Amino acid sequence: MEKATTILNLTEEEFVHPGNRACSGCGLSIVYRIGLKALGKDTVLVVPPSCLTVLQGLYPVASTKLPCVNVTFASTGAAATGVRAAMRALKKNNVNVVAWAGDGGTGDIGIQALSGACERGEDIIYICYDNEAYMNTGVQRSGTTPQGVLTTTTPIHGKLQEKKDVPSIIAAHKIGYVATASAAYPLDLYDKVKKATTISGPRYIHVHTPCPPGWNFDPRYTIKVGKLAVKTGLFDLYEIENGVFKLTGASHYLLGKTRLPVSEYFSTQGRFKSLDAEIVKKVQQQVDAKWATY
Ligand SMILES: Cc1ncc(C[n+]2csc(CCOP(=O)(O)OP(=O)(O)O)c2C)c(N)n1
Ligand code: SF4
Ligand SMILES: [Mg+2]
Repeated sequence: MEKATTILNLTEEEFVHPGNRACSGCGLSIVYRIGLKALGKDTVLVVPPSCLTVLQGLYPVASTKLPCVNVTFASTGAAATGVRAAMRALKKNNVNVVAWAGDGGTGDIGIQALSGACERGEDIIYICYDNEAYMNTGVQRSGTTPQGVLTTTTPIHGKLQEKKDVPSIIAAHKIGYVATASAAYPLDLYDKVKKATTISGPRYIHVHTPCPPGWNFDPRYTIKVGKLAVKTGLFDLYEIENGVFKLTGASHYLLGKTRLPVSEYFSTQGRFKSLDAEIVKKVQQQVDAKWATY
């Protein structure tokens, strides 16, 4: 078994300059900083429109020390495929080609190019940070917005449909590595990104990423909110390696223990304030049923 990274042996090398355009308390800032530490300097990023492009800065200012190709929304998986081909032609096979996109850019608009890249077995890492809406353009609902959430396009009763399970869709492509992670558990995220760099072929990591303005909570509670999603069993940390599923970190720890009620998570965020009791009950039942299978 690999040794887990701790705060004592986490690399001090940084690839994000201090100070960037993300909101205070942004979960993506944590995910990006930690993810780049794990990827290291031999990395090319491929990024579609999203809060990440804002965080990275507008030319001639940049917050990232690594090369990045900004691409169209729908093309991320295809563009990463092209960058890998270019690296191969240049005989730079040690370079990590990393597509890094939001949940809207991944599960909705970019899913065909991502699916194609997975099916072809392209040698790329794809990281999706899931802040559960189209945040950059003002909090519109996406496929991965949970049911009942208030957004600017679901302003009164909240989103009617349930959250799309994107990591399961990608896992159905039978690629070698699929993992989930959370901004609230950065060392678990670090180890998963690091592991992804040691595997070839398509690798996919889906990261639950709290967003204070979009989820309507005080920026000081980003970690608390992220941890509650895991401790209630709503968002699970896991890996699927060569088809074998295993819970990791804080989710593995929950096995056989009493989870917090999902209502505790919902009560921390204004986006859930119109959630009716029936939906809360249904979600609790769904979470209990899922955990009964673990
Ligand atoms: C084809 C196209 N449609 C719409 C937009 C406008 N747009 C830019 S960023 C964005 C939201 C992206 O949402 P997501 O991928 O979830 O990332 P987030 O902003 O939440 O970080 C949208 C709709 C665009 N740039 N291109
Ligand atoms: S809107 Fe949310 S995801 Fe975007 S920069 Fe602000 S906190 Fe981060
Ligand atoms: Mg988003």
